[in-house]
Amino acid sequence: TTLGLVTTSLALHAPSQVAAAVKRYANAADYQVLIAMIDENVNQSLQNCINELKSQRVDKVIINVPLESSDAERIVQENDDILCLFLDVDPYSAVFNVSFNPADGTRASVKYLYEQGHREFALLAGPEESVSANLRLKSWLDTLESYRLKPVSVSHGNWDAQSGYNGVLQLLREAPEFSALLVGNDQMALGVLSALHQRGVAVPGQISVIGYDDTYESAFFHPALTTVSLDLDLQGKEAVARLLLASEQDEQRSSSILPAKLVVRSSTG
Ligand code: IPT
Repeated sequence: TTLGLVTTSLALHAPSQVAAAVKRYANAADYQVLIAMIDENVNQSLQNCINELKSQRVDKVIINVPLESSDAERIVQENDDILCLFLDVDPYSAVFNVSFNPADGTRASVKYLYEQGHREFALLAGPEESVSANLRLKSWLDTLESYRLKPVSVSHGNWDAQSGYNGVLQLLREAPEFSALLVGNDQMALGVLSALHQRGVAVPGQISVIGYDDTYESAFFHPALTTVSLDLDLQGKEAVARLLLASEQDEQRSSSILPAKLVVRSSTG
């Protein structure tokens, strides 16, 4: 009657929305949710969090922490007394997971901007340690290459607004020749919009910006953010449903890949 959620920082909007969804759908199925939040040192802290949940007799755990496939597989092997379902791994990894397709929304973003006439792209990806940040970046690059384009610059932030703010100021200093900026998530895009506004750079007049996640707030950014929408509520719902089904029937460990869709608002043109 209790399931566990190990999550990356809930100061980040996407994981906090996933946690809310997990709790809602678990409660609806008469389960309580115990949440353990990891700190900076992911690999060490993850096992501590799992142990913490085990000590409370939790044996079904959703893990929303960015993990390389090999690390996720090791976690499964070293914790064979519990059932783990992962939310932030490569969708094609062998572990039980519910994750998002990293290629469809990224491809749609590049295609949309290309069709609007953009040829100079800058990429501001999420952190280098994040599997999903890297898969999104790879898909942007592959799609640009399919149009025979190379980005004018590639840089990384750490998912928060401050890093987007700093990142775009650095771009303006070092490689200002771009008309389109693809950003790894909405929070970094929020910082980007703020910095561009302060510098008097018109969005989308001079630079078009696309975010990623479509967390609730992005429709209220100024201008309203064009972004790649992840249905985080659905991810929470599917995770709970698949975890509970698998705990009843062992053969039912079926993973699922959810789509990501471009939502065009006012930050692009
Ligand atoms: C991913 C978000 O896209 C990103 O904004 C950030 O919050 C990150 O999570 C935190 O780890 S979504 C994840 C399920 C790939």
